[in-house]
Amino acid sequence: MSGLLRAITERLGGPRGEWAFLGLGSNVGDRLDNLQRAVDLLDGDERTRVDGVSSVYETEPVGGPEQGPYLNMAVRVHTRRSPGALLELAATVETALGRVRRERWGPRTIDVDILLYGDRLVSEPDLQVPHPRLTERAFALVPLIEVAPGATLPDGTRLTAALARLSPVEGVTAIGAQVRVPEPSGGAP
Ligand code: A4P
Ligand code: MG
Repeated sequence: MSGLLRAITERLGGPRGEWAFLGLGSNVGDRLDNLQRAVDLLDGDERTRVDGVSSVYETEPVGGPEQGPYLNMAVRVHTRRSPGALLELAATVETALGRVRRERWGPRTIDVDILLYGDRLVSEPDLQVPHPRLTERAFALVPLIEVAPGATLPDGTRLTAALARLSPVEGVTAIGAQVRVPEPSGGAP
C-alpha cells in the first residue's frame, strides 16, 4: 500500500474495523447505572460493537481533589471508527450522561478513555494512544487485562508485566456486579 493510501486508511479507520479497548470510570450519581448506560450508548453507535466487558471494580481515587470512590471497568469494542472518531464517540457518551468538566481529574458521572486501539500509536495534541497514564494506573490495567488477555503495548511490553511493576496493588476491588453486554443486533460491524 502506498504511503498516501495508508495515511488515508489510518485516518478513516479500516473498512473491516479494528479492536479497541476503552476504560470507563464513574464516581458521581448511580455509578453502576452510569457504566451500563455508557456501554449501551457505545454499542448503539452504528460503527461500534461492544464485544466484551470486564468486572466492575471499586477503586480509590487517584489524583485530583478530595472525591468519592470510583467504579471502573474496561470494554472491548470492534469499531469502524478511526481513533479520532472513536474519541468523538467517547465525548458524545460523556455528554449524554451529563458529564460536566470542572477540573482535571475531578469527580465525573462518566469518563470514557481510549486505552488501546489495535497496536497503533497515536500522538496528536488531543489524543494519545495508548492512554498516556495507562501503565501508572492499576484501576485501568486490572480491568483491561480481563478483556485483553495476553495483550501487549505497541512497544511489546505485556500488560501483565506493566501491572506487576505496580504491585502490590491496593484499592482496586471487584464488587461482584456485572454490566450487561447488549444483545447482538445483527447489523453491527
Ligand atoms: N485525551 C488524550 N488522549 C486520550 C485518550 N487516549 N482517551 C484527551 C481519552 N481522552 C484522551 O480528558 C482530557 C482530554 O484528554 C480530552 O479532552 C482528550 O482530548 P478529560 O476526560 O476531559 O479530563 P480528565 O479525564 O479529567 O483528564 P485526564 O488527563 O484524561 O484524566 P485521566 O488520566 O483520565 O484521569 N481515579 C480512579 N480511581 N479512577 C478513575 O477512573 N480517573 C481520573 C482521570 C483520575 N483519577 C481516577 C480516575
Ligand atoms: Mg478522560
